[in-house]
Amino acid sequence: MCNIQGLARMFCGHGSMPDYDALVAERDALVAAATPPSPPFPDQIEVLDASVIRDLMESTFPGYRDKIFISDRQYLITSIDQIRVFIDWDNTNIFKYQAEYSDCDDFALALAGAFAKYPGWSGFPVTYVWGNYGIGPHAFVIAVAWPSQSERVPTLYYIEPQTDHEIAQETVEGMELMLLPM
Ligand SMILES: [Ca+2]
Ligand SMILES: [Ca+2]
Repeated sequence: MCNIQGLARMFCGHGSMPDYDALVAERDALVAAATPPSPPFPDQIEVLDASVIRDLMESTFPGYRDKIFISDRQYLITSIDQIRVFIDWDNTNIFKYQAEYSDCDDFALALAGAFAKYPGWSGFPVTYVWGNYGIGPHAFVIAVAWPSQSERVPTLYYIEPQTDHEIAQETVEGMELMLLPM
């Protein structure tokens, strides 16, 4: 276990001990200042085992088993309308496109990264993938969610992070997929 207190002990050596509680409070204040409040966290959630995601991706994309990588053993799941609340709130889509320096990979990283950054929201299976429409590689966002609170069937959704629009399943199935992490 590596924590701030342990690190400080390692590097500070002798002399007066720093006020760790003050350091932690200062760090927490910096994190809070850099992290504006996110939308209310959905209260209708369940735990989702990683095997469900793997099975879903393998059955949706047969032939791409070697492109699939699942990071965690378990995730949270809620309905897509709740995932959309966060996507609508997040401002990734309003930034200006610039070839290479602020293009598809950067937008996809930013939106998936926003989920990863916010406490609670980081537990949902949302990340970015690479595919090729035939006109070159394209990065976009993938999520697993329920169609609704009453229809709790884990389902794949695809989001274009430059517009927040949904990408159709058929469009993704028509791609050559290059990388499928979750
Ligand atoms: Ca948005
Ligand atoms: Ca780029």
